[in-house]
Amino acid sequence: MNKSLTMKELASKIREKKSTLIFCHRNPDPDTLGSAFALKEILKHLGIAVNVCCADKPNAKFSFITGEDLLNEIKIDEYERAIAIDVGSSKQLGDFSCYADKISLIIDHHEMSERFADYYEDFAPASAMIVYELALELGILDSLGERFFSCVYAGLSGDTGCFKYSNTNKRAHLIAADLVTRGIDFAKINNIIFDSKSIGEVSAIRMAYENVELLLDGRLAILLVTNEMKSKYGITDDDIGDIVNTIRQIQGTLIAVSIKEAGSEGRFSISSRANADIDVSALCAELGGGGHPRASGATLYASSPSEALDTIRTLFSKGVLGYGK
Ligand SMILES: [Mn+2]
Repeated sequence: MNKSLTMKELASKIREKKSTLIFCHRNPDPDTLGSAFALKEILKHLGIAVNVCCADKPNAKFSFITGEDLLNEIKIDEYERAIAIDVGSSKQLGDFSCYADKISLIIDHHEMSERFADYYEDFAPASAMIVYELALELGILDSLGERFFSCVYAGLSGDTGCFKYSNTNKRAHLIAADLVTRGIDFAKINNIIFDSKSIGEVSAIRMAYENVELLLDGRLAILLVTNEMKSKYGITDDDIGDIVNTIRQIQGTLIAVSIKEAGSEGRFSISSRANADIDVSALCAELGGGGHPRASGATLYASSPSEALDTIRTLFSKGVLGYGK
């Protein structure tokens, strides 16, 4: 795969003394937040004024990454440049996608990336890993503090499912080992990301197991979450951010898909996961979405929840039925 920039070129762009606004992707996860705030530490170290912004509010438990420093309202003209991190397409900027043409640099690891600006990518397990490599390239790794290392770890652990997804590689473990030797509280970080659930998230898990639909002999698990269900179970969008990972745990599942009604205008947010070698990003691309081969998403417009469900049943059945053929 071609990179438009080498790591050296990326490093020299980063060194440019320009006040910077960093964009995260919508529905922010630990990788987009961790890599953005780790990059912020790098820029601060280089004496560059910097802020991080996101169109959506993160889950409150990620405040150990963001502190009070994540902007939700921005004045883009106050900055000399804008960088997007972990953002695979301009759509992924959510309500900030109107600023896409102001962004001059993208740092990302999504295979289906739209590359809407100068671009660095190496298909690393996490964008946070690229930011770590960037600090190495800049020769400043040892000058950075605990905050940088914790942010990198959060992103790396977040996107590798605590180092258990198939995207985890030797380099990810070696970097994690380095971060651990630098004294970060990795147990606390992993506990917050993976093992700490609000009552709402627990209700969401109950809702998921009560409502998951198993198709094709259990090889396809689909969960539709309507606005009505959210109020019935007393759950918020935050509580179901990660719900697709709950239904993918059912034995025999090859593909798990969640369909979440978003707002009231027939918009549905689709998240899919593959437990086998099935490229769900290609299926999501048919809906204009994308991501990684085993973890992808899309936005679907449908006139009703049942129409959305029909579309998703048909599309992802294709993936299951084509598997192994
Ligand atoms: Mn990522």
